Amino acid sequence: MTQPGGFDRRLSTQVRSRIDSTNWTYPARRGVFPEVRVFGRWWSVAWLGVLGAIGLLSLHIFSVWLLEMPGGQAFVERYSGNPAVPLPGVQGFPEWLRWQHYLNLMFFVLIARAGIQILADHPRLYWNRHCTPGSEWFRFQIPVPTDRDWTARDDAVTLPGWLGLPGLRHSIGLARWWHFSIDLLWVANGVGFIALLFATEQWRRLVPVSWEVFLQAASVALQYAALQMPHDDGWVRYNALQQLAYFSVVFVAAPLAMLTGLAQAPAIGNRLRLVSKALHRQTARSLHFLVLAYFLFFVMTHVAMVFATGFRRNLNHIVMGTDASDWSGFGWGMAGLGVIAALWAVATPLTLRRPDLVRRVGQALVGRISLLMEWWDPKLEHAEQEISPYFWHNGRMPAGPVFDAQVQRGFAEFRLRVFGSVERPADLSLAELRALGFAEQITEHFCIQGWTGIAKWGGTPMATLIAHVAPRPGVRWVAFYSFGEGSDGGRYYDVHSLDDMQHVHSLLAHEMNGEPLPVRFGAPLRLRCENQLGFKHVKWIEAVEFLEDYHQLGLGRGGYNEDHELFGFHATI
Ligand SMILES: Nc1nc2c(c(=O)[nH]1)N[C@H]1C(S)=C(S)[C@@H](COP(=O)(O)O)O[C@H]1N2
Ligand SMILES: [Mo]
Repeated sequence: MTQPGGFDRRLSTQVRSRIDSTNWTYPARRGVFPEVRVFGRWWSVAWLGVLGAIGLLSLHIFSVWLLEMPGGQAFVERYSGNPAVPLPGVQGFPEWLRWQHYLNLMFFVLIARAGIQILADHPRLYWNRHCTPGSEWFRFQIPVPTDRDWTARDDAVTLPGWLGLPGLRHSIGLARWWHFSIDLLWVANGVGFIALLFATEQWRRLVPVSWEVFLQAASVALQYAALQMPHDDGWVRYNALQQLAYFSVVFVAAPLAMLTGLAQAPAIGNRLRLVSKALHRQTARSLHFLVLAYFLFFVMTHVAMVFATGFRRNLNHIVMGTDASDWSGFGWGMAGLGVIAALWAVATPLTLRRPDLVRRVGQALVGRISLLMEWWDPKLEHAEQEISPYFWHNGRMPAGPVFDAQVQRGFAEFRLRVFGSVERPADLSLAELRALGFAEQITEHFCIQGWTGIAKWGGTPMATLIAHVAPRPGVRWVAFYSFGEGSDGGRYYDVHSLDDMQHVHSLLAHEMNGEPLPVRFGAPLRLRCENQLGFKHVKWIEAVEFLEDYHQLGLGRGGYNEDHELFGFHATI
């Protein structure tokens, strides 16, 4: 429908109520087996298995030898492996602890699967914030091709549906709803767990109170490695190695997972210099992944040890809360694992059958938190020498004779159309826009897929444009319409709050790194809005509309990716 101002929005209203792999916008494309770069060369992580096996075997031989030496014997006699302090009053496993232990596993499984899915959207990890191709230390994708246009979306890989949640290539919108919603439940469970540990005496099991724990743990490790199981009584207390392992999982790894997760948010990274300096998104993302690796390693060894050290009693402890040696703990434990396995099996099919349900539940759980983060004006700027040598790009270029002709003539005839609920609608050339006001900023870009890059942007501050057109009272939203289409057809667009557009760094950019904005990066105009993820920075802007309400646009969710890829509207995390 043509607007009073003569602008045809051409937004797609095509609803996809369910997804199957044949109608998903991004056809399947496999990555490669994970690789790690060490000494400038890429090694398959399969070598880790070989190395691990050799390491374990050597450790075993060494420990057997050491325990036969007089010194080794004396060490193990002196440090038997138990924490020094007796544990008065702590015995057995109360019901809350057993349930929280179980829920923790249930949540972890879903969080890990959705997390791996998010990783697969940019299947590379870096220690530098520029994400320069070739500088990654981990990848499960081929080197970035240089012989063709390769967008960040081209880089995403498909995962098997049983592993990734939901597995499809570039299904990060759905994966994020799972990851963040279950995170909330997991954090609530963990906070409750820690509170109850300290409200009772149970913390004494987990928290070492003497440095001797390291010597005691070394003794346990030695005995385990020599396959001489120490005499333990987990009903009364953990041995020192267990204590350290459980302590590290609860009090180190879990908080680190939270911290490195939050540090990846644009609203935080572009606001807090401390986070941006010490824990920028790529460090945070790499550490977040290493924490996952640690959790997985822990779960595997933990389960192996439960079985190696008397599984019937161990399972009675943690499932039934009894110190018996009958089969009930094993039976109920397997039933509990069966429930988790069933949840595992239905998570992907459910997500594909009811994508909008996943989005709505996620929105209800975490929507408010991402909205809260819009309070902050992201003011952080970087120095010239921090500008990234390579900047990833994304999005489908506008096609067609009208746009091509504009490019040919250097956008000399381009007019930005500003309309909607304003006192003074405008049609502005690039020169007129520039005359309204010009600002430059060196900021970091955060794509939802995981990569970042720093660039200098020059253009007209949105606040200046807003003052120029004078929105009517009641205007709360600003929509940006691209010349280009989205991946599924229909015009690419996105909506921002008027408040966000008043931030110092909300900019209609027509320069990048001191040069006219290249077409690939959004010429004639692209938006910068630094507390939001990259997909909200509309490129190739043709028109801007001021609105009281945006629900009449497209599918009513406030943007192309919100409508078609189930992304959240408040993209601050
Ligand atoms: N018109 C349009 N604008 C778009 C997109 C798109 O697909 N179409 N992709 C967005 C996404 S997902 C990102 S991360 C940034 C990428 O900006 P860059 O190509 O300059 O790095 O552009 C955003 N703007
Ligand atoms: Mo993006």
